Amino acid sequence: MNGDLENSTPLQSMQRIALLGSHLTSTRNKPSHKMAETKSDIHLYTAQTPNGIKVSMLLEELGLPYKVTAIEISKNTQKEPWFLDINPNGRIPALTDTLPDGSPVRLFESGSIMQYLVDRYDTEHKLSYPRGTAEYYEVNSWLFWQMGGLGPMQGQANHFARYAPEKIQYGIDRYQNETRRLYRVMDTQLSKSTSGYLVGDRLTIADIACWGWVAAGSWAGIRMDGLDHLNAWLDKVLTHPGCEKGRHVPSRHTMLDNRNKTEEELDKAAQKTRAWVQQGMKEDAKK
Ligand SMILES: N[C@@H](CCC(=O)N[C@@H](CS)C(=O)NCC(=O)O)C(=O)O
Repeated sequence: MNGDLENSTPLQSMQRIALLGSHLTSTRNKPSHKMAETKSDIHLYTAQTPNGIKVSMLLEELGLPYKVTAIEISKNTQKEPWFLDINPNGRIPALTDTLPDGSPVRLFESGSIMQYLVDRYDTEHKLSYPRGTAEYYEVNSWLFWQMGGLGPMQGQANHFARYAPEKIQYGIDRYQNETRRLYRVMDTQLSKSTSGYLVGDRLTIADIACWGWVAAGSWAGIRMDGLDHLNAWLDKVLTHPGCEKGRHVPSRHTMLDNRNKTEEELDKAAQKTRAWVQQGMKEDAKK
């Protein structure tokens, strides 16, 4: 990857972000009048998850240099004050950069980060369409569909199928069936596409946003049979070298391997995360 895994301590990061915080306050009302430029100072804070790899896949596809700090979500690094200064919601991914006028910018929510990166750096529209075109708005629709539907529904399927302390069949069925419905929506869209991508003639941030989730379908217990266009698309996205490389940031992507595992093996693999999820829920409930 272009991105070097940073060994910065939370203290160093805290100092950097404290500076960012004060600068954000002082420059908040000063718009930049300069045109987008390619010089970047990108720092990605991420973990090996479907939302995290969206950003590294995009950064690699765009060929942008970036620094990476791996966030250990099982140790709750994302809840530390220095990180909350970058993402007040305490979740990965998050990203910082310097705007053309020299002011720092922080980004959180993977969809917002992706929009920022193509707005600013994809000036040749390799992975996006010019603002104002029908394709631009279609990409936006699929991006919002992923952020508001596919991600949250599959996240809940993960929760009930893997992390809940007891098997509540109603919750498992509700979220697995809804996620499978969303997969069918994607499969139908792809069946009508001559390019094999969600929008128009090229890979876009809509495809990249969805990829990590669909690749993790088996983990959520979603049946992948009968979704021929979707399964072909899963492979097609990986023919892009940046996507293939970026999915392994900050560590190896293993979700596709789950397709060959039994339910017992998947359940065993979830044990450690289940304990962390349960602990986090107990602590949040006390606050
Ligand atoms: N809508 C957010 C979701 C971010 C999110 O839920 N991230 C998860 C990993 S995929 C996380 O940081 N979890 C840690 C926690 O819940 O404390 C986005 O797309 O960026």
